Amino acid sequence: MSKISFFHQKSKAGITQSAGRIIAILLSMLLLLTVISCRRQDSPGARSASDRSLSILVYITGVTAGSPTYELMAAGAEEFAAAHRNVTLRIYEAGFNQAEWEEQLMSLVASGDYDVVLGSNPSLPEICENVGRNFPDQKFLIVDAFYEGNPQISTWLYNQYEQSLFLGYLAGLVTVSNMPHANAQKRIGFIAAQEYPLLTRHIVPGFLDGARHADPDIELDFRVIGNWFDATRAADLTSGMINAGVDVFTSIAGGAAQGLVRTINEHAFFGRPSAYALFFNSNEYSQAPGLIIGCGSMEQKMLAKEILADFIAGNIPFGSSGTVGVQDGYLNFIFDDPGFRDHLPADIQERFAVFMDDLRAGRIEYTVPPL
Ligand code: RBF
Repeated sequence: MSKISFFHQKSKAGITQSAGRIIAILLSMLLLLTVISCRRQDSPGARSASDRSLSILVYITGVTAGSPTYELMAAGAEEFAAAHRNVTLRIYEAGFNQAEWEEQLMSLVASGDYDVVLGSNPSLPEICENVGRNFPDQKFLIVDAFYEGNPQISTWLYNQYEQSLFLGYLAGLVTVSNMPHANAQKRIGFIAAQEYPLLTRHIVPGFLDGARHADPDIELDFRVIGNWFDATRAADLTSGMINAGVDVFTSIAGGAAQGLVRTINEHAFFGRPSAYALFFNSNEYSQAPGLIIGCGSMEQKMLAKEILADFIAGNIPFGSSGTVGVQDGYLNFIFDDPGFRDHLPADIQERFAVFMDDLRAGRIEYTVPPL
């Protein structure tokens, strides 16, 4: 017997009853579908990463070229956008006039074009808080910063005390060594573009603390350029500091650090007393082979991609701040480079490797000051 004839045999009342039941089932299915689709629009995490559209503004507080933190963040965002359909990206350089950063961000956010703003700078959260007050739906993801309590802002801080500590330790080993450009003075140098809390409370004290793990009598010569682009001023400071007995430098100076590199290269080339240099955050060995003898690294590109993936999945803990550092692999030292391997005496390489192992294993004692 066919199904059709089976229905034909049913009583009129039976047909009405089952039709009613079918309609009820269909209606409740429709209701369920409506609820599910509404839910999906509410939560970005409910859609798969590939079908959700996302518009990202990468806000560069300065100029990208020459600043590793910005270059790596922009590269991470670009890779993320390339790997996801429906993700659009704008990279905006706000330039060096810090007085204009808030106004520029305000007009970009006012366009309503961006689901999220990604930036990397310790001074950005306050600017975002001011901008966000006018645009309560705007979300901000800021790395290289610490800020809590604002539901529109999430931040990730690098524990730069740690990178300063290990670079400082290496500087200490070099200044007390017999290396060709090392002199008798126990004097190391730090050239900064400008002073800000993360620098004066974590980076500079960490560098000196690290050096004094090598020799407690080491002194620090600290000087400030006044901006992030004046390589000529950085070059002048470098010459003056070499004359004052500095034989190992580090710097936090963005593009202006080119002046330091140029000066140590020139001094060595013309047979004058020169100095060694250590770099934060990126591989700069090839800029001055034999003189740049240590470089740290930061997983800023990876962090940027992870944060964007978390945002698209709805997993960002807004209002809070995370910290990353040596132990979780976000800060590291670049051992595997001829600039390190071929130019530092074996005993220094060994002592430094032991220090890094100890730091990773939590065997080095240090206190990170409050920001
Ligand atoms: N770092 C750079 O490499 N380039 C810059 O142009 C730059 N500008 C900054 C501006 C301000 C107001 C502040 C507070 C920091 C800036 N930094 C810059 C420092 C950067 O955020 C980071 O702290 C250091 O690079 C150390 O990782």
